[in-house]
Amino acid sequence: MYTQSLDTAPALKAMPAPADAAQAGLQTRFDTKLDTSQKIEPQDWMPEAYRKTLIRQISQHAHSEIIGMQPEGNWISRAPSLKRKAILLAKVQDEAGHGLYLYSAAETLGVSRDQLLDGLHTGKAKYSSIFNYPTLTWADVGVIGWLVDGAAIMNQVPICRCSYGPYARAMIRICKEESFHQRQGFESLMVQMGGTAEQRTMVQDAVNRWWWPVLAMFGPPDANSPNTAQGMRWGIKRISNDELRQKFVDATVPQTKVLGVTLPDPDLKWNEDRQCHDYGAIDWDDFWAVVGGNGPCNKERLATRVKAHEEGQWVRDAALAYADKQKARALKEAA
Ligand code: BYC
Repeated sequence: MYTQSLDTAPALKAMPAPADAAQAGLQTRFDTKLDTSQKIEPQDWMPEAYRKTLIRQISQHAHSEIIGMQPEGNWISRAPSLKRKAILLAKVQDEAGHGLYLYSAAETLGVSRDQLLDGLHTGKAKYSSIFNYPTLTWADVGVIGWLVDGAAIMNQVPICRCSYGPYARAMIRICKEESFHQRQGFESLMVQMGGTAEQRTMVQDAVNRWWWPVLAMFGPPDANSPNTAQGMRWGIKRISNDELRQKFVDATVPQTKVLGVTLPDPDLKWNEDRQCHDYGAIDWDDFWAVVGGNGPCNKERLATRVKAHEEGQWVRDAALAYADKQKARALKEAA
């Protein structure tokens, strides 16, 4: 269901040709690579706008992984069993790992880790809207795995074929891990749905609260998405926001039947002509308020991250001091 067969091949078009002939040659080589599905690598020439777009997207993606540790992280100490605690710990650690691969991929574009982190900590850089909603009960942790990671896989599998090599390669491992995250969420919810009436109510309540923010997570409608057209021409983005959202709805509806939950959308129904589901209107005002910093948890998420960074200064200092010591020892031994 969540596979690379979702991928499509949009027509790739060149940027306007650069002024001088040498640059034009570089542009032609870049275009040829895109047209023949070869990867662009860090040492290759690339248009400045392509580089900036990648830095924007990859860094926002990295920030989302790092901020995304918080909503679930605050349930580690309250997980209902040792097994669930071990699974949740592993999942949250995976998200940290994803953030680190992605920061490394962004660094290959000539931006430093400090610059990237500064963008997050000062609120200049975006991260996914979805992580600004609270996790009120244990069922929220299962729903995040099932729906948020499910949406993440839908969005991220096509990025495994992104034109920029380091990003595409990082995404392969990330998607494998996200797939485990999605399944553990679904399995946790299955167990809760087999429990008491109170547990079933708790799961349904969590589904009701997360469904609409998850649909909005795919980004604005294509008609209001300023970056999609160029992102697709460059082979960074392979499938549009609306197409991915539709695929996600169609994949999720049968899963609700297995789980025994309903989706909070009276307009959700199968459309025989379109061979997919119709669904109700998304509240885009709410989405833009959250993206603009005014969601239920934006301030708390950012403050927690900045505090963790400041409190981790001694770890970075110690690691640098140790690296310097190792280097000095190696030089002494070589002398
Ligand atoms: N939240 O023209 P558009 C995860 C912004 S990690 C906030 O469509 P684009 C997980 C967008 O940035 C999930 N902002 O943009 C982690 C743009 O603003 P700027 C993160 C959003 O780039 C831990 C403006 O709206 N996934 O799942 O073509 C635990 C116009 O949008 C959002 C990624 O980052 C949003 N939801 O498409 C569990 C994947 N949506 O930058 C799970 C990689 C849009 O021009 N990123 N905006 O100021 C992408 O695929 C694309 O960047 C997006 C947006 C689909 C997100």
